[in-house]
Amino acid sequence: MSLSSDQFSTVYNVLSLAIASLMFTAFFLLLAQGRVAPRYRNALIVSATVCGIATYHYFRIFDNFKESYPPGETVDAAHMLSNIEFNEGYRYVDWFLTVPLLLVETVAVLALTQAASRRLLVKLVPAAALMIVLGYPGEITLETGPRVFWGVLSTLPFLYLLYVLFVELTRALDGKSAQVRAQISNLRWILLASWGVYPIAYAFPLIGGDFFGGAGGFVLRQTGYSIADIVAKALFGILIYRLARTQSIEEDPQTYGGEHALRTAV
Ligand code: RET
Repeated sequence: MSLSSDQFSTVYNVLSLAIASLMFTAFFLLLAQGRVAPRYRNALIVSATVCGIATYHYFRIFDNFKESYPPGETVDAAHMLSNIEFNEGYRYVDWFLTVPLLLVETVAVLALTQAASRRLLVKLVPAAALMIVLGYPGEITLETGPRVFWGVLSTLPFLYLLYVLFVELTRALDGKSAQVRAQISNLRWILLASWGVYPIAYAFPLIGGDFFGGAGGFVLRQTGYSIADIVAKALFGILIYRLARTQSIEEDPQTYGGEHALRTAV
């Protein structure tokens, strides 16, 4: 397979954007610790860890991409696949670590009782890990049969996760204010919208054709995964921060802000 210079630049730029957003969101979340009450700080630390782990993997993906598709002899020449394969393993190792942690940070920012948090996490964390492990064998093959087979298996824990997040978690929210509930609702929709991109991008090679298959499909899939990662980790981290901040102000306006801060909550 070869990439045109435009296709190469698209992937190059989107990987670069992912590094910048993830790295600086991690710094921001660590620097913003003092703006939220102690009980919410763990959520920010976990979110910063997620963005940090992803930054590391994007550096690896970036290097790997440049080596796999070295420039041709002339400026407009195609970037041919070299003898160094493009390794999707980095993404899957990244997700294997970060997807369970994203669920940990989501539960952490709700500051539920220890028992209620545990009840959710014992379901969410193994389901997340299973979803990623089952998806990997399907990702690295281009054959339709195994790609569909592993994709379907991986979708089962995915649906279970969504059920726990949208049904069981809702029951644990009694006693939260209307503003906090609204923000939690946003958080879950952003999660659904970004997580939904992954199985769709995974399915591109199955659709095939010029647009979804071959080099075009590769570019589209890398772009889809990278933008979804930015939303699911960096934007999501900022929303976690905002939720933590709103709750801190509600609970202790003296320390974390007055009437004005409560209205803006940033
Ligand atoms: C796979 C395989 C095909 C079926 C499904 C998948 C789901 C992947 C998801 C990944 C989420 C990743 C995140 C990364 C970090 O930010 C594995 C593509 C359902 C939901 C949130």
